[in-house]
Amino acid sequence: MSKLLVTGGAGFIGSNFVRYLIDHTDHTVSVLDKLTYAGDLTTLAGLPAERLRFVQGDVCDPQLVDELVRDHDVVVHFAAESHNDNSLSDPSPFIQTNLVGTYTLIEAARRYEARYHHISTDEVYGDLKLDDPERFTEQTPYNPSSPYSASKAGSDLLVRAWVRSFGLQATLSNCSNNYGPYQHVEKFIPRQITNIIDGERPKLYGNGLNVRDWIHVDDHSSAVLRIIERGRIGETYLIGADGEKNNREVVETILELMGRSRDDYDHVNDRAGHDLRYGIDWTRLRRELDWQPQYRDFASGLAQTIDWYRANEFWWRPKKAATEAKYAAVGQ
Ligand code: NAD
Ligand code: TDX
Repeated sequence: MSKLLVTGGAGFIGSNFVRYLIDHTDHTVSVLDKLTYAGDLTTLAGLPAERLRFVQGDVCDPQLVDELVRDHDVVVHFAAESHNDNSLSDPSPFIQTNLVGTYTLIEAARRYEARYHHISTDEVYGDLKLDDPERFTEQTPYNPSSPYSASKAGSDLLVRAWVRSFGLQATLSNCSNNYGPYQHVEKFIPRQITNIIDGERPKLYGNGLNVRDWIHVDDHSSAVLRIIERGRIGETYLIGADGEKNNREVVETILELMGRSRDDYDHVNDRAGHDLRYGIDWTRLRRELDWQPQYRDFASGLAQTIDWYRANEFWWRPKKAATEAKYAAVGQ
């Protein structure tokens, strides 16, 4: 049994990972989370207090990070500013949290020889052409487009340098677009589901032909746990589930599942520098670590997610009006 420190554990993927750990392992978990606009303590409600400790704080705070890392065997670093659109309107918290926060954690992890796992994104690789037969692999050169993805790319490179220069006991993973419960309503899928619940039309950026490679958040969690348990130190693993869909197809599926006409959506202003397509080749994870995703059918994963947003309005409702006001101000 190990003691894990999970940063960003009150956010979307971090909280789902904490739940997954409690359900599938004997580990005890401490969450370090600043509770920014994206963090919400109710997300961790109902988890057993004897297995979970919550600390409100900043990953950029060296003293707090030092005290916590000293007391844990494994650090899993999810905390980040995570939304591309926000990074276009104000990049500064992305530079601070994603770069300085990662630096602060890896310095502490090296000091106490803690095992460190770094959570990252496929966006570090830039984008693919729609008709490109290749997908991203662990060898694809970094080519990030937005302030968000550039800050994540920089954080990955810090971790790789700490492995090589200081022997940091780290692994990295770069995952495709996640969906599932507890995702903030600023993100594409929850925004459209909650718009429809509110009687509003979904909003597609530009022509809607941009492709994202969707994975259920529980599959991300199981892959991360597998990498922590069996991954080779210093290595990067891409996590995906063959879920490529263009945004128009996703909106049409949500509309259909929610009993609305498939063409009942609006086109709105495109995102500046909008990446065209992401696609993940996760062969290494399958071959080396014998991992497989469990959610193979996107429509049924989406249907479960829609049910969750219908049943948990108390969780997303307080975030909805402010989020939509921000989008309205930029014609999105
Ligand atoms: P999120 O925005 O839902 O959650 C981020 C969490 O980090 C929040 O709880 C927030 O309060 C916390 N946080 C932010 N700044 C902090 C700071 N300075 N100190 C401590 N806590 C802080 O994000 P998410 O979608 O769950 O993403 C989690 C991680 O997964 C990120 O590293 C992101 O880059 C990566 N990722 C996300 C996706 C996706 O599809 N959402 C895909 C691949 C990788
Ligand atoms: O209202 C919308 N309409 C729309 O067409 C929103 C919010 C988004 N979009 C488009 C933009 C993207 O092509 O949908 C796609 C998905 O958008 P986001 O949910 O903002 O995700 P994306 O920018 O692809 O990044 C996500 O996946 C990779 C996460 O937010 C990142 O944290 C992760 O690294």
